[in-house]
Amino acid sequence: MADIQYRLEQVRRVSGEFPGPKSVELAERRKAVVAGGVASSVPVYVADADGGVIVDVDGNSFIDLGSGIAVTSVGASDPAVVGAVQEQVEHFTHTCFMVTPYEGYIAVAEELAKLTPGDHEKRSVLFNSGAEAVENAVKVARLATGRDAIVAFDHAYHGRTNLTMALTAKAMPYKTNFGPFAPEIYRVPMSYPYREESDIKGEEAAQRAITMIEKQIGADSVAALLIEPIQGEGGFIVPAEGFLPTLAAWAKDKGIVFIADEVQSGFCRTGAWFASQHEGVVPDIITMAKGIAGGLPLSAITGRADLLDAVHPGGLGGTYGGNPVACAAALAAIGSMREHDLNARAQHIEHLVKRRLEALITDLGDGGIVGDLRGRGAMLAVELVRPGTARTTKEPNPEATKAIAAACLEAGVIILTCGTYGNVVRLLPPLVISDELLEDGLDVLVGAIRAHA
Ligand code: PLZ
Repeated sequence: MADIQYRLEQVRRVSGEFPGPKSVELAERRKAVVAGGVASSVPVYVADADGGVIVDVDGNSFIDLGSGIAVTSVGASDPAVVGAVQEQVEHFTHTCFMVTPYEGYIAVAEELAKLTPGDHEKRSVLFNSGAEAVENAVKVARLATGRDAIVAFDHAYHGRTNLTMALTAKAMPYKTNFGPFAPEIYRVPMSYPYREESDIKGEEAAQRAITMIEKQIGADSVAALLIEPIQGEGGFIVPAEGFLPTLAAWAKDKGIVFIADEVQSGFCRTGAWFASQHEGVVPDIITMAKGIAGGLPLSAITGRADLLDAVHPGGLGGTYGGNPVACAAALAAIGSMREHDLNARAQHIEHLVKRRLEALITDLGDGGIVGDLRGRGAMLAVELVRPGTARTTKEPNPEATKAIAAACLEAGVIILTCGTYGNVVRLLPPLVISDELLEDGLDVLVGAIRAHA
């Protein structure tokens, strides 16, 4: 990008054999001390990262199309974030906002009140992780409504803590053998346009979920409806137009708190500050994390003042929530998003990627193994199916998905997969990636898809 200074050379440069010796050595040390339950999708260890590249300890330079799962939207070492962090750590690293408060926390809450959808009065609470934000949104909704039931959706991902595991749909690897799970969680069908049996409209898909809620739970028992406006881990599923607004309007009518989980889709990722805005949805509570602080751990809930202020003093908090260094980073990251107009940048990335992948789909004839291309802004994905089933049975093709991701990595492009069926290749580039580097990464991806089609 013309107005961004990169510290590292923005190139893809990998030697024939990686992991190199230093990464191999680290892998051995890791094996001896790090729990096997923590998996890494890439076998190299990082030495440096900047803009659109990650450089490993052996000097290989990879194109980053994952942003550490949608976190480093402003880059992994945005100078503004780095400067703000350095400045803050020289003063204090922690005091605990619940003991001796500080301005950074308030300033972040002021930004969140401005940036989140709706011009109603809002309040915010800061935490550390996305799961923690979701947990707290649920706490607030239950207390404020005096109801128990929480409705989540098919393909949802909300985290790995006990409550958020219960809210997450996929068993393996997230839930299997980790139960028992928190009670009073109900799951209803999502709008998943590519996999609908018929050409069902968004409003109809919403009504399908609403009917299930009314018949099986009873609207009066529901504290909250929790939904990712664009689903992340579940497969970058963009619901049909009308689905979200219909659900939000029904929830409002029934006194149900509408919680938008924008942990993955927030902060310019989809070409808007929040994905809810694409259809003019104003959530009662919104959960945020990932992109919010340029790589430092910070999460937040922002919502209607009457809901948040219903909680008794001391009812919400945590030792590290709204850590001053993370707050400084968030203020700087938000500043960079504004300064570089990263919403426009995400829209530009969408245009660029879709043009390449649409051409590929046409070329492969009836889609080949590409069943669906979807997403918004720089949150884009292709769903892969078995050859010739793209328009018919749509049989998931997790093997090709894995092979394509592996081929990309082999060529020096870090690409993530997702999806209930493990058959989705997703693109989450840092929004500051240069056009040249992104095009180079797309060349590799398109080549890999062709090779497996
Ligand atoms: N809500 C919508 O996407 C995190 C998790 C990857 P934490 N997604 C990446 C993994 O395998 O753990 C996520 C999300 C949505 C909540 C979360 C949870 O955020 O910061 O990982 O707790």
